[in-house]
Amino acid sequence: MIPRVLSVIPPMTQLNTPYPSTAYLTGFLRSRGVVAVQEDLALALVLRLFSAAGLRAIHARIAAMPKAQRTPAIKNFERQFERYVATIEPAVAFLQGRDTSLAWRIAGRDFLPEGPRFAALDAYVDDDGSDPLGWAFGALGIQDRARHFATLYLNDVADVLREAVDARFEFVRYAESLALSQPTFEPLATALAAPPTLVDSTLDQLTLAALDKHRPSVVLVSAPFPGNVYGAFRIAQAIKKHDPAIVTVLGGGFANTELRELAEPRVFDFFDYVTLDDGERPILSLLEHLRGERTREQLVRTFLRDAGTVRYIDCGEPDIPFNEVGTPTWDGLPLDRYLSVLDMLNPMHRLWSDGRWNKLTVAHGCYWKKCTFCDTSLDYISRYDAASASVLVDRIEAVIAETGQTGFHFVDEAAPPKALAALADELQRRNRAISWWGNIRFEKSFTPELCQRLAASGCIAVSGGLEVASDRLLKLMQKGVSVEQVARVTHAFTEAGILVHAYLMYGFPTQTVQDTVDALEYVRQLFAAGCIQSGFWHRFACTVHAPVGLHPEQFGVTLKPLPEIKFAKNDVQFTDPTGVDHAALGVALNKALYNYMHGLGLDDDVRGWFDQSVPKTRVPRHFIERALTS
Ligand code: B12
Ligand code: SF4
Repeated sequence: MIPRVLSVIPPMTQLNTPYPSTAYLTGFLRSRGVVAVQEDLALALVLRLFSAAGLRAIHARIAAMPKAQRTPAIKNFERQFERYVATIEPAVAFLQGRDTSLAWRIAGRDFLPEGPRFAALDAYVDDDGSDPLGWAFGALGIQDRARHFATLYLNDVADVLREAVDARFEFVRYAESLALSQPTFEPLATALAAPPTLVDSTLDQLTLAALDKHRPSVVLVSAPFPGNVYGAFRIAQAIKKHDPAIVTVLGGGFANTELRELAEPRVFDFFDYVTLDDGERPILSLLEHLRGERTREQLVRTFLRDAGTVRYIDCGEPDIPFNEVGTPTWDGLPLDRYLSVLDMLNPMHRLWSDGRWNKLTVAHGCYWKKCTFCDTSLDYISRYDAASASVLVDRIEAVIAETGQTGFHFVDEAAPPKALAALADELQRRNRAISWWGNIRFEKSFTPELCQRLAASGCIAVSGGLEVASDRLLKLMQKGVSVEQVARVTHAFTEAGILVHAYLMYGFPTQTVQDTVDALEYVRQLFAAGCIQSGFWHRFACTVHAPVGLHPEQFGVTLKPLPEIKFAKNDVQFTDPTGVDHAALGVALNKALYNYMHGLGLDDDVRGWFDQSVPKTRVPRHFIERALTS
């Protein structure tokens, strides 16, 4: 058999740009002479549901609903239904950037029907009532205003879809809770056996259409996140129902993280194989096996069902070096059909959901791999493997030639400063203009001089972990940075004109209320001193792959026992003797951050954000200012 390989992205990932796994796998397979194609079924699903025909199908479901169950969003949709039908396709075309002149009509607010989501705009009315978005966005241009209104409009329709058709639908995840750290397959099995919702049956049709178009013998289904997993199984279900001989394979970030102890035979009613970690070597081996050139025992990092039980086979062959994985290809993906939405006021989140970015990795894995909260035991962090700057810029140039687009999101967990410096020099040597952004560690090798060089090479934004801003906790996390150093590095990026986003954390083992107040004070000062412009608080989650989960005793916590695992394993609950109510503190942290991002409350005592009484900060009032001048 000469395999024809179709790679698919199941719903949902993000709307504005393709998730890169199918592009990587397709590019690699083609470089090895395999006939390989790809489809983004997540985007296709959204475009089908958010069309005139899709809205009619939703409307038909509403007609069958008892009146008492109709929510305000549904009632609004029914009342203005004909306007929704008339405007949905123009609004989508506008968000796709295919009909920009519509901005004037949308921004005028007489064109799109407005539902409950538009009530949020009232929060932004200025005192004189003159400019509804003035406070939030400043002088927002017509295009952006219109995109924000069109996004609220889509969100209204998505609410209707959720409330009338399928409560599990979101634009960036679908039925996530069925997979996330689920020890048993039971919830997924039950959902997969239930009658399909409109979302499911639409996905079925799209899957069959892709099979019809490409006639694959092997389908690679990529599940990067828990929010793709239910969609992945529905796709596999449709394939197996259509033709059980088509070989189905599951892989991606979710499998790499959560399915390492897979023992559930029912998974293999849907998938013939599940692979772990980078896909290149396991797929090559599998294709050789399917062609009869390799025995089953010579597979690489592959689960399969054998006589009713799950077996894991790994003959131990090494991965393809990062230098040799080839260039991803976006060929076959409808690049002009992705939607740039604008619903986040956080500037970094805006980059994530706005614009079409080519996603590329500067290196495989993390060069630091020490942080104790991070999944450092997993291959995608622990196996660091870099490519030369000239290989990277060759890839960049090939991607630009193919897509015509020069914006890059470097999707590394932490792009290495040395590699970024070399990349900047190589781009300059070739006189190649691009824009790029990505994740880094705020480490001291990012000197003001290097930040300037990176800006000159096209760097527009960086994100990095400040985590819990506390030198004691940063040490316990082995983050390898101090608050002072973060201040200097972030300031150097800002001075170079690069937007800085900080990942902030709370709830780390042994973190006290005092630590939280002090961390917020550091964050306040960093905003006030213009070091960072954007941030996001994550509540610490302990995973079984991170040093905290592997050696809890070293962090003063005890893990709650996990049930028997047959399916997914990732998060683990723990008891911290400090007994702090982090959930309550988190509300204050989020409120403060939201205001800081809009330049508000920067002179106020941080205690004012908390509902409960908290101690005064121990941080000197001018700590960050001094760090910048010392
Ligand atoms: C960049 C990144 C982001 C970015 C961009 C996301 C995006 N939509 O593109 C941001 C910061 C926005 C983000 C957000 C989130 N992320 Co993220 N992200 C990453 C990161 C660092 C890189 C992803 C990437 O582009 N890799 C490059 C591609 C090519 O690699 P890949 O997808 O892994 O594919 C390879 C293999 O997995 C395999 N493979 C892939 N598919 C298939 C299919 C088959 C059949 C086979 C055989 C092999 C195979 O082969 C590929 C090539 O080797 C990964 C960690 C990592 N290092 O991979 C986390 C990671 C994927 N994210 C993760 C999570 C949880 C999330 C969030 C859900 C977090 C949250 N709670 O909000 C959101 C979801 C966002 C969304 N809906 O889009 C987890 C998923 C783990 C899990 N539990 O399932 C990961 C693994 C990190 C982690 N441990 O936390 N993320
Ligand atoms: S948190 Fe970031 S820098 Fe730290 S080990 Fe993980 S990937 Fe590397």
